[in-house]
Amino acid sequence: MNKVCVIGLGYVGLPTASLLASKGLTVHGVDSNPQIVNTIQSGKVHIVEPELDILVKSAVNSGNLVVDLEPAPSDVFILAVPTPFQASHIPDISYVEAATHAIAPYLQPQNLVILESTSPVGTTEQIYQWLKQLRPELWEGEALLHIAHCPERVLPGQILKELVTNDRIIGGIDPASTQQAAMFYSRFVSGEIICTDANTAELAKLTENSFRDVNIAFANELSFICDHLNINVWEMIKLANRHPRVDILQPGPGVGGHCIAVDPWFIVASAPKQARLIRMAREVNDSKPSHVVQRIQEKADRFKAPVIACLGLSYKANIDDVRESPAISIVQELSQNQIGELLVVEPHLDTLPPSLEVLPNLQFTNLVTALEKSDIIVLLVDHRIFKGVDQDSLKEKIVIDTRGIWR
Ligand code: SAJ
Repeated sequence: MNKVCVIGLGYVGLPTASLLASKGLTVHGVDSNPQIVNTIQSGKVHIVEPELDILVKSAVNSGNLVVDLEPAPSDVFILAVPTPFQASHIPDISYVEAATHAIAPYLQPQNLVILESTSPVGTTEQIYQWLKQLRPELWEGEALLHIAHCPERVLPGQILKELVTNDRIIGGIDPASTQQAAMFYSRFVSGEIICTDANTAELAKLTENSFRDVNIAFANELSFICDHLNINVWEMIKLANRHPRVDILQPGPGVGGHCIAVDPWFIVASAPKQARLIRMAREVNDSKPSHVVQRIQEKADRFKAPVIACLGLSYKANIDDVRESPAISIVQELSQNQIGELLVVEPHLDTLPPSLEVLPNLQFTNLVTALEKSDIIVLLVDHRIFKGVDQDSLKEKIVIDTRGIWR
C-alpha cells in the first residue's frame, strides 16, 4: 500500500496527501478545480492552516506528491470530498458519487477504497453498491476490493497535529476491509485505531459533531435567557462551571463551519422522529445570528446614522474559513435591513468574500479605522488580534461582544 490517490484537495484531503507524501508514500492528489491543481503544483496552498504551506511545498518538491485533475492507478484511494446538504437539510452525497465514478476505471483487485468524508449512515455501503455495478468483475474470485469508512476528525487550526495524534475509527463493509484500512492508518497515525463496521463508524462521527452542537445550543439558549433576565451570561456560566461535574461551553453568534452546522442534519434525515433534541439544538443555534442582529438594531435605533464596526467574518477564531459563518449571516442581515453604515474587518482575508461584495452600505476596512470611526462595535469572532484591543479606547462606544472576550 505505497501508492495512494487522494480525491478532493480541501481542508482534509490536502493535509492528508502532503502528510502521506512526507512519510515517503507516492501520492497522486486529485481535484476537479484546475485553479487548485495549479496552485498546489507550484508548491503553494489555497487554504490557511498552520504549517501546511511548508509541508505541501516540500511534498511537491520531493516528487512524492503530484496533483492532477484525473485519478491514477494506486493501491489506496482516499475520498475526501464535500458532503453538504441540499434544500430542507437533506444530505447531498453527489460529490461522493462523482468521486466513486472517477476512480472506478482505475481500480484493481485488492485495492483499498477509503471514505474520509463525514457521511450519512449507509454511504460506505452505497459506494460498494455503485462499484459493484460499475466494475462487477472486481467482485469475482477471491481478490476482492476493500472498502472502508475512516471519518476525518481534525480540528481546523490543528489539522497537521491531529491527523497524526487523533484516535481513528475504522469501519469496513466487511472484516477484511476493516483490517486492510486499519493496517494502512497504522503507518502514520500515533493515536489508537478502533475497528467497527461501516454504519457504526458513520454514525459515531455524526454523533461527535452533534454532541458539540447540542452543548453549544445549551450555552446559546442560556444567552437568550440571560439577555431576557439582564444577567451577564459569561459570568453566570463561569460560576456554574465551578461545579465539579458541570462544563458548559461558550455562547457565540451562532454555529458555523462545514461540519457542526451540517452533520447533525444527517442524523435528523435518517431518523426524523427519534432525533428531536438534535434537531432542536440545530434550530437554537441557527436562530442565534438573528438574535444578535436584533440586539444591534435596538442599540442602532439610538443614532440617526449609526456606523457599525463588525469585527471578524470567519466561522471561528484565527482561521480564514468563512463557510457557514454566522458572522457573514449577521453582516448580510444588517446590510439588508439597512441598519447603518457597516465597517467590516477580517484580518485573515484580503478582500470581502463574494457573498458580501455586492451588498450596499458596507466597507471592508482595517481594525484601527473601524474602531475609530464607529458608534457601535460588534465583536463577531474571538481572533487573537481583537483580544489585544485596548479596552479604554472603547469607553465611548457601544460594544456588543458576542464571544465574551472583553468581559
Ligand atoms: N463554538 C461556540 N462555542 C463553543 C465552541 C464552538 O459557539 O464553546 C462555535 C465556533 O465558534 C464555530 C462552531 O462552534 O462557529 C464550530 O467550531 P468547533 O471548533 O467546535 O468545531 P469545527 O467545526 O471547527 O470542527 C469540528 C470538530 N468536532 C468536534 O470537536 C466534535 C473537529 O474535530 C471535526 O473534525 C470537524 O468538526 C469536522 O470536520 O467534522
